[in-house]
Amino acid sequence: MVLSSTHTNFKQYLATAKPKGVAIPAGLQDLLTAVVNTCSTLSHEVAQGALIGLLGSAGTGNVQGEVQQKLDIIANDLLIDGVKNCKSLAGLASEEMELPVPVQGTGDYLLLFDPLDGSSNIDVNVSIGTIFSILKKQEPQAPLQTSDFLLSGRHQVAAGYVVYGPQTTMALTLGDGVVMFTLNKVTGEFLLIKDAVTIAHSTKEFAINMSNMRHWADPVRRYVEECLAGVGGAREKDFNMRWIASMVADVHRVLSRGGVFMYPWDKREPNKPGKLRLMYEANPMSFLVEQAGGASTNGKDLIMDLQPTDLHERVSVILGSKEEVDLLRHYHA
Ligand code: AHM
Ligand code: MG
Repeated sequence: MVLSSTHTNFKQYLATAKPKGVAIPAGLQDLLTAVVNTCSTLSHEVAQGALIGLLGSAGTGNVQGEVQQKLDIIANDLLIDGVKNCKSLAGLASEEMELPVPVQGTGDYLLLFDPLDGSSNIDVNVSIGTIFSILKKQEPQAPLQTSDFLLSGRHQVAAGYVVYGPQTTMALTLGDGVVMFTLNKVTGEFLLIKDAVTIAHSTKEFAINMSNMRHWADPVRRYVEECLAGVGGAREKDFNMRWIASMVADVHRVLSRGGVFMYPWDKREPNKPGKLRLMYEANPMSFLVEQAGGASTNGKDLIMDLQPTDLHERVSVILGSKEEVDLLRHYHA
């Protein structure tokens, strides 16, 4: 077995990368290092599963009223412990907790995360992941308030995910393209495997939970029906479908080989804009996708432009290859 000692490791990357021509601030390097080290630990825990009693429900609910798995709670606690002593961090917010947690109180950065995305896949040994987003606190000296987090996706200074699959792989953007690292499980280091990740504009692959078809709005139904019609239909090509039910794994596929991912509004809960969370899932994934040359919308607006009004707000999500996202926006117009 050849271990990739020639790859740039994450520490070297942080020390040498110059997104938009500027070195990464030391405080941001510290915070990213803390997040990434925690994900390395989490990858190890996830891989142990039943061997250390980590599978199954915790018997509790989160702020969204969803049943929590044991690993949801473990991941949340690990991430808080892993970053709480980081001096550049002012506070954090998690999909699993109702309120933000102040940390140092006077740091520059705010961290948001979905500690373990794709919870329904934990017990069946299918890829899951951690999604994170970093914002710059507008008034570093002022006491932390929930409203500090309510910034549009355009304010993100970094975002990424770590997918715990056959390999543990991270995608990261600092606002100047997307890079990917894979964890060397022997040394515990994340090693650079791809820079300048790009999403092809054109694709023949879509991802959506088809079991909800009868509940969708007309534009999404029309789009999917046209994909299903194949070469004889309006799109004049045969489409393939994939649905992993872990956003992090579905988006990883889109970043790796193109495609369009959708979790749209549906009429079962007409007053809810969608299932996925703007701050913990949609914004960081939209930042990555835009930085890789793709696009991301709620059907009408670009997700990155949405002004959040609630930490836990939900949003309809359509993201990936630009041609498909543009077509879906056109159908919604
Ligand atoms: P989670 O954060 O509680 O795991 O929920 C989000 C997940 C996404 O990862 C995925 O795209 C979606 O829920 C799957 O939903 P469904 O089971 O309706 O297909
Ligand atoms: Mg999630």
